[in-house]
Amino acid sequence: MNRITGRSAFLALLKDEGITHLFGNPGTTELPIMHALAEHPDLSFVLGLQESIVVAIADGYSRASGKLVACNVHVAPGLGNALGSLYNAKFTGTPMILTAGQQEQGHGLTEPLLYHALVPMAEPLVKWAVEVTRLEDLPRIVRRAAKVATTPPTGPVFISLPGDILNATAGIDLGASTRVETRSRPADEVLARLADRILGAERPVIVAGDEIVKSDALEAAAAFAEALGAPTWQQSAPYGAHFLSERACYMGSLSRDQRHVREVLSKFDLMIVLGADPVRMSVWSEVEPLPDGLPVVHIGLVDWDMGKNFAAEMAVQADVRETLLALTPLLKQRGGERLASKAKASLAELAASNWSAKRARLVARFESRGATTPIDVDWLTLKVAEALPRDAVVVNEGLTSSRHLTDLVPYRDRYGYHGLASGGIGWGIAAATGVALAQAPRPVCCVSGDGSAMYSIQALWTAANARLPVTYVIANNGGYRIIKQRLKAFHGSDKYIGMDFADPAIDFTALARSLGVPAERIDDPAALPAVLERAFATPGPKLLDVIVDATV
Ligand SMILES: Cc1ncc(C[n+]2csc(CCOP(=O)(O)OP(=O)(O)O)c2C)c(N)n1
Ligand SMILES: [Mg+2]
Repeated sequence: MNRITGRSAFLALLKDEGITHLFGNPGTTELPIMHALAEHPDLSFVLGLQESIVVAIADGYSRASGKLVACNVHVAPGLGNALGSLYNAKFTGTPMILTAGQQEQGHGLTEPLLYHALVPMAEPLVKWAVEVTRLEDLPRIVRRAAKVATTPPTGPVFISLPGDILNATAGIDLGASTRVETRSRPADEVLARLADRILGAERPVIVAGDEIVKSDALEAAAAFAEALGAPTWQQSAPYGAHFLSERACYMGSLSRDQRHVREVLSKFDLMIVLGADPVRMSVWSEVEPLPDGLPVVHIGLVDWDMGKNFAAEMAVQADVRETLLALTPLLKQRGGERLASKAKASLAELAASNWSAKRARLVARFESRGATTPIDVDWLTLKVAEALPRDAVVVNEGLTSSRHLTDLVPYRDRYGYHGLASGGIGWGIAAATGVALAQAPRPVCCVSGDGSAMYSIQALWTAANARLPVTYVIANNGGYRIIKQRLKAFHGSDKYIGMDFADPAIDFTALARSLGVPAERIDDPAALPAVLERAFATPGPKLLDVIVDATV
């Protein structure tokens, strides 16, 4: 058997698991890996200038490709920096192998600089966390990690790599990869019961979520909804392209206002959940988002979400796309002419209130706001929507400035839209880099709040280094507007202490240029449309610092 170092075996294993990019930030404990990279020129190392950025870039790459990703961070402090982004990746079920170099076994016991046990740090946020203690175990561990991360419910895993393991040499068998095939459909009897239950409802509503993207079910979900004539809402955490916006059934995303969601859903007698945590909320309310007694049918692979907060009358653990491909013909067959004419009438009725109708009304409303200074945020969103090339991918962490972005820009393909998911900000600027790498050569537009941008601004350097076609639109209102709005709404106070960063004002154009990204400041609305057109048509990254209305 060929003798191999642990460090080279690790990279060979990653490559054999389909990894093409290693996102990382190195320190001394990662030097073995950095050393071995020279032996693996077909693995691209992507440098992120802080560990939270490394993990967010990797997360963006996976969300925009559906692929397993690998990222490597620096021992205990670096893993600590990464945890906010790891939380985001857990939330979205991103298949990710996160690794960190660790002090040599035994040396760690003496408590040298940088040492802390890593597994307990990562453990709460990953599906599996382990430290390698024998080189011979490395293949088994990496193979298992890749399998665990990619098996639905997918998610991040963590491996701690002590220096003595990486630097040891042994004759080891690298083994082979395992992928668990989960494109399963329910048993015939279950499909028949599903069809009967759904046909038994007078007014079904569909809530579509993340598994639509993961199982590639956009077309299948639209066909299913149309066969029923059922209005379809996106899950209340609308972080991906979870339904084809321009299809007649699409109504937009549910809000995270419990009272409003309850009102929307109260018109229906069955909620059909397609691969979603349908009504995940944000701030507390005494009102439950689900109307009392609304029956639920839930289809998907993420069984954790089934009956999690509200009982599901039928919970079917199966692939969304495969299930719908079998279920829709069955519904049509069993529903016959009655279903077909009911669906047709319902679709015609939805035309007045669906996403497209709402979009037309919003366009008419926002169009007139082009003369205000500072720039109106909804008008900015409209101009971005109008200037976007058709194949552009959108990354959204614009908070109050981009509240209407997904009302104006349609979801057309499963990797075309990526939004803030967990609420942990600082993801967008970095994730856009990974998204652009995954979707090259598609242009990427990242809309970010100024506050959010400052958590990961140095990710611009990675975009410049890789010459990625990302246009960063910074909605600059000089503060944390959403926090101010909430202080006012929830506490009745307008004393916004610690929510402004206008003194001194942050010069985003200077920041961007210092990181190798050309930039422009726009405060005149008249200049905006041409600047956007030009930015989207120019290769490489660029940043537009747009001064927007800060009214709370
Ligand atoms: C990691 C993290 N830190 C802090 C917060 C709290 N927080 C939520 S929104 C926000 C302000 C966002 O400001 P900005 O991006 O400028 O958007 P704006 O509200 O001005 O539209 C803050 C600080 C958070 N959600 N996540
Ligand atoms: Mg702001």
